[in-house]
Order: sequence, then structure tokens, then C-alpha cells
Amino acid sequence: MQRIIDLRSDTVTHPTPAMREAMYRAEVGDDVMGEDPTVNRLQEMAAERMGKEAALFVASGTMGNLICILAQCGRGDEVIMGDKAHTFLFEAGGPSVLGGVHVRTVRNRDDGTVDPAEVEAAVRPDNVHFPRSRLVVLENTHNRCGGAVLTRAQMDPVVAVARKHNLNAHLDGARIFNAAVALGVDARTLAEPFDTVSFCLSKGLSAPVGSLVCGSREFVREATRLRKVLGGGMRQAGIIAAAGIVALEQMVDRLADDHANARRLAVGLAEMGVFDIRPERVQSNILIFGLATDRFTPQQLVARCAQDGLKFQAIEGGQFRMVTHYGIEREDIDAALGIVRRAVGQLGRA
Ligand code: TLP
Repeated sequence: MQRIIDLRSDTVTHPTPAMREAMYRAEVGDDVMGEDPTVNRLQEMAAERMGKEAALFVASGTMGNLICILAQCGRGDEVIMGDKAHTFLFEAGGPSVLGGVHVRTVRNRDDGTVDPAEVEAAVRPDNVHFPRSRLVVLENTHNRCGGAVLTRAQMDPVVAVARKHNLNAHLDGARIFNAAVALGVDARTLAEPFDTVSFCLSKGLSAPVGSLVCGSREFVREATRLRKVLGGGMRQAGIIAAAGIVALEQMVDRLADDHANARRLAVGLAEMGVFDIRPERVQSNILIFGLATDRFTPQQLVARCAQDGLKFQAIEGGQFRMVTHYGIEREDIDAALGIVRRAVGQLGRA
């Protein structure tokens, strides 16, 4: 059988054998009653890792971000975020659909940052005509900015603007552990300036399901109510939380391998001379790059590679996205490069 190399996302990762074992053995209880010992343990670990008072296990990154926004913004309030933020582009407009929250975007720079001056200019004056600014959202690593890693020096001035205007700050830390590993710091250090942080177990950390939202005890009380509103109160959730515990204990340090593989992939793609890609800008496990030829379209290349067992995405703006993750080894990177090279040769001749 043909081996499939799936670089569409790190969400395609399967649970590790240790996770399946832990799931089988998990002690469970009714988590809506707060009685699932495994969920409680995962939540304590998450709060500790993020340096926050408390944490709540939720179904997905999207639910986590939505809960964080709804907990900090009421109807007619405004949340400021980058125009390439996942919360803006890919979460189905949840804050406005379900919370009547108005979203205001500022430009995301290529490195995933936003300009603190632009954020400050976006804060609304107290005036009857305007929504009330309440919250600023940053994302780290930044998905649509090619897995860009944001340092404290890049995030702090934005949070300082929020503080100056009495706004809260939320971090979409879906891949915060990738950022932490890339920078060689604790995730806690990156989470520290924010009131709330969400992070995912089901991306690079390879757990099958789940994310956590972290913040003050008071925030988590409200988040628990909102999770119930959204239908996300689960019962014997310890079965899936058990995999999350393994993810935090065993799967963080190895993210460095994914980053090295992403860099290797980028270097190999750059050598082909048909892509608009800068390997030195690859900081974590996501590559976003363009096509520097008009001899074929991104969709043609993706389709041709898929026939040879390599999956990746053609995304908006004529770009490609490839994501490295657990289960993708160095040899797979070399095999993937071989498939792309062959496809480029064939399509270029056609
Ligand atoms: N990202 C997914 C999707 O866009 C489908 C991916 O493949 O990268 N924040 C960030 C930064 C994310 O990248 C994602 C998912 C989410 C939040 C949402 O997480 P889920 O998919 O668990 O709702």
C-alpha cells in the first residue's frame, strides 16, 4: 500500500500508543458535576503550565477562543485582532454569531505581529456612536503568517496598549508549545501578560481531541457556564483528557523535530527554484509559500502530488501550506521533496 505523507495540518496526528493506553485506563467521573479526576488533573496541569489560577477543558480550539471572547465581551462590545488571525478568518464568525461581539481588525505583519500604534488607533473613544473596545487578541504561533513565533518583546507593547486603555488581552495559543520550544522558553513566559490563554492538545501535541482555556478562577467559573451554553459540557471526558495528560508530559519537547523537518522541507523546496519561499523565515512547523512560475497552478501541483501520496493544501492568495508533525519523519521529508520535484518537472514540461 502507498504510504501517504499528509502535510495538510498537524490536526491529522493520531494518538500515540501511550495515549491509547492512558485512555483505556483513565479513571472517570461526571465532569459536568466536576467529578472527573482525569479532567481535573489535566486542568490543574494546564493552569500550572500557563502560570494561571485555573483552566477548563473544552472541545476544540474554536470553542476555547469563543469562550474566552464571550467571557470578556458583551453584546455590542468590540474585540481587536489581526486581519490574519485564526479567530477572525476561520472560526465562523462565532463572536458575532453567538455573542453580538463586533470584530475590528488591524493589519498583521508578515511576522505575525500587529503594530501597537495601529492597535491603539483602533481603540474606540468613549462615544455613543461607537462599540466599546474590550479585548485584544494575539496568536502565537501565528498560523496564517507561516507559523511565525512571537517573542515577549513583540507581544508586550501590544498588551501594554490594551492595559493603558483598560482592555483585556487574550492569546490564541493553539500552538503555544511550538512557540515556547522554538524560543527555548516556558509556555508560561509567553502566556504571562495575557488575562486568558487557549491552547490545543490536538495539533502538534497529537492528542485526539481537546483544548484548554486558562485564566483567573473567576474567568474559569464564567467559562464553565459558557461551555455549558455552547453544549460543550461533557460527562466522562476523562477518556479524552487522559490523552491530553500524555500530550503535555511526553509530546512537547519533540516539537523541535517538527521544526527541524519544516526547515529541511523549506530548504529543499527553495532549491527547486519555482517557489517563493524563504527557508530562513521558517520558525516552527508551518510553511506558507507561493509559486514563482505560471507554468502550472497551485491546484494542479497539489492534485499531482496527491496522486503520488503527498497531501498538502493550496490556500488563499495562490499559496501553499505544509505542516510537519508527529508521524512525519526526516525520511518522509526527503520523500515529499522527491514527489514535489517530480511533479514540478512533469507539470513544467506539459
Ligand atoms: N487550525 C486548523 C484549521 O485552520 C482548520 C489548522 O489546520 O491549522 N487557533 C489556531 C491558531 C488554529 O490554527 C486553529 C486550527 C484553531 C485556533 C482552532 O482549533 P480547532 O480546529 O480545534 O477548532
